[in-house]
Amino acid sequence: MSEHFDQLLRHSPLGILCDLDGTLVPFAPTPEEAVPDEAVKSLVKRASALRNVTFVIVSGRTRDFLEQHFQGTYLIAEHGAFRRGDGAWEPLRDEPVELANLAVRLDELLLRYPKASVERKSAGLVLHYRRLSRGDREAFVVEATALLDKIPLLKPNPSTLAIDVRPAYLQKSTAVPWVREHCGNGARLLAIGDDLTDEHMFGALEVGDDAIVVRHGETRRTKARWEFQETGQVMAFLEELVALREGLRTTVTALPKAVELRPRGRAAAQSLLVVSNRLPSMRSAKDGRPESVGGLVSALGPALQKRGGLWLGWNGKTIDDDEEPVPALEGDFSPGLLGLDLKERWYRDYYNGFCNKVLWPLFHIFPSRVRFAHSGWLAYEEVHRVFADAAVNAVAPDGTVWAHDYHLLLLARDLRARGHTGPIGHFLHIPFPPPDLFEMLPWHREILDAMLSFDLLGFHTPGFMRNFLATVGSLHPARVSDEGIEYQDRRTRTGVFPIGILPGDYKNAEAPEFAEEIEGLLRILGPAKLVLGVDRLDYTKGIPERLLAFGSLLERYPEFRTKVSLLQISVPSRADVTDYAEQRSQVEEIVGRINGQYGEAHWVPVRYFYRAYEQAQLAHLYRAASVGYVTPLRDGMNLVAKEYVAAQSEDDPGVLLLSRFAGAAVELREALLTNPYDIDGMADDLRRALTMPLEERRDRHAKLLARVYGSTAATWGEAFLGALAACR
Ligand code: ADQ
Repeated sequence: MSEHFDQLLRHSPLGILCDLDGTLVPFAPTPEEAVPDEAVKSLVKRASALRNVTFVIVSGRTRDFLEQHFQGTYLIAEHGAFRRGDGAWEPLRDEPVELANLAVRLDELLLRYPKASVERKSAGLVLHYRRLSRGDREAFVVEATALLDKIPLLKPNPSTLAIDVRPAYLQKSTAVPWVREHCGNGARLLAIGDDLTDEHMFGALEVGDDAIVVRHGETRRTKARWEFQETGQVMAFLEELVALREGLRTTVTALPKAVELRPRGRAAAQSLLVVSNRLPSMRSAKDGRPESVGGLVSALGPALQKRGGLWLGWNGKTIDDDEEPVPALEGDFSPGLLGLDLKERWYRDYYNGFCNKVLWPLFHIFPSRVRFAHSGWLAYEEVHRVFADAAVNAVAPDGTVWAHDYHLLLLARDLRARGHTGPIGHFLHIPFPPPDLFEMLPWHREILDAMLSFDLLGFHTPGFMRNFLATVGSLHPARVSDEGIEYQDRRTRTGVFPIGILPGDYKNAEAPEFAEEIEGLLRILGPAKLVLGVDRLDYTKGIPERLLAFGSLLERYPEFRTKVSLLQISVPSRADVTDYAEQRSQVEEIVGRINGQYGEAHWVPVRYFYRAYEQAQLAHLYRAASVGYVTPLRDGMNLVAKEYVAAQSEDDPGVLLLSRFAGAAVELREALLTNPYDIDGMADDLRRALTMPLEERRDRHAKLLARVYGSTAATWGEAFLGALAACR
């Protein structure tokens, strides 16, 4: 046995704080199925009887559950809300936690996600979503978090496929001083646990104490110094420990391994680093293909895969404001993903604040939706410094860095300040606004200065690039010429790189496991022609206008009633920003109005789904739709337009009805272009699409398909990286 553990395990008094689920008891699909077996119970009983050892189960479970399985053991229930030593249960605080006003809204949520379940406790609740399909999980978390955030007393924490909801003060860290007090003077503590709630317990330990994390294959950052992979190893270790203290053995061999520090060496060797606000969620390393909702992922995957680069971004988790984020490799993916936590303050002020309430609406020309806050700008700068620190540690000093989107406009400035000498490029996935709008930004000069630290700035369309050059020309002293933009001793080039898709994924998408649901949906829709809208639920996508135009079609051209149905699929997005929540209610209200006004016993004019679908399911729907109804008020590119084209049958293709304000309209000139601000005009265009003769449809589609194949996600990545290399 290592000297370290020899001393710790023989120490008296010794306190052992042990989590239950995922630590002693393996995970099961539902909490009811995860119960301690006889082996666990008997081990806990023996551990509780040891002299000079205080063995405590520290769990999120209820008092009743723990009591039912463990008698004569010290117990901590509901993450510290109740504790029981030798006497009766004591509450941590006397005040009750008010959950009543949540119940109805939770019931509504569970009706829509019947495979999710809620576990109610006296001091909070747990939403379990392990049994949802992968496609539904993200949407569920977005919706549930939005719902729970409205109750300031409660704090949701999406941990291992369950969302723990409880008052912010209820953390397992409260167990640590209680156990230390029970142990008496000179105690050393050993804490064992597997999830983020246990990290609070680890964080409250003192010098001389120790912690073991149970990984379950994950590689997230931990405060523990030691690790096991699974519950069986914890059991073996505790069995030996108990036998050692009982005098039945002289050594413990089933010891944990030391947690490896962040593999800096591997990251530092990278010659290409992609940086985006959000890391993608990925499938297993075996097929290595990205799986996520959002255009960026499908576009970047191929370029990175080819070069074996690393991708740095937010891992989707938040930490308390007093904690510091430490970059850590996420999972075992190719390309490697280097994840960063965001402090809650950054999530609020940087992500939802400056990014989503300032840059997003301003760049999409919705100035009335912009909400300036100076705290947002400060957070924007601060997060850039954090990303820059992580980036310089992850890439060779002369390596290539490719930053993405409006979340990272300052990155090159901060990388240069840290001595990075390699090429740094930026691609903007959304429009760039005209100068008079950009000037509304109180920090326009700082942002332009910082953008001119990039070697290459890429845009989707010539129009966005012209807006940028005009903005520099009117608001900045830099010199704009054919050679690029010169400022101080630097030159920045600009270029147009229209992003594409991987068309083969939509052409031949076959996934029998998902087909049944879509076929069922199409059966319900019946023989009516299908008009299809697919978007993130975002006010830039023009969903209310699209619905109103459909209503106008039914009103002014009654011959279409019962002959055509609109299916609108919206994936939940930024649901915790007010404008997005309002957009959702507005869309639901218009759908209800149209259906109430025109619906008949056997025909529902509009079907609306607020959820994500698998890519293969979308391809199936695209193919079934007579019209791809893609009508954003403004959009950087819009990949749905290209996906719709790729999925059509060449013999009998549908018609792409496309907003002239989508970046895609520049390339996809043979689509039927429409103006989404003109509702009746759009209804007329929809009518034209629905009645277009087969020959014209084929002719337009063939040309569109050639364009979609001519400029794909892969050629886009290569073109940008090639141009970036050529800058030097
Ligand atoms: P987005 O605004 O996210 O991207 P878009 O280009 O249309 O918009 O990409 C959306 C992606 O999400 C598509 O691949 C689509 O299939 C998928 N999706 C949408 N709804 C879905 C649903 N219900 N279920 C599953 N998948 C769904 C930003 C810019 C765009 C730009 C891209 C890429 O706003 O203008 O085209 O980046 O640069």
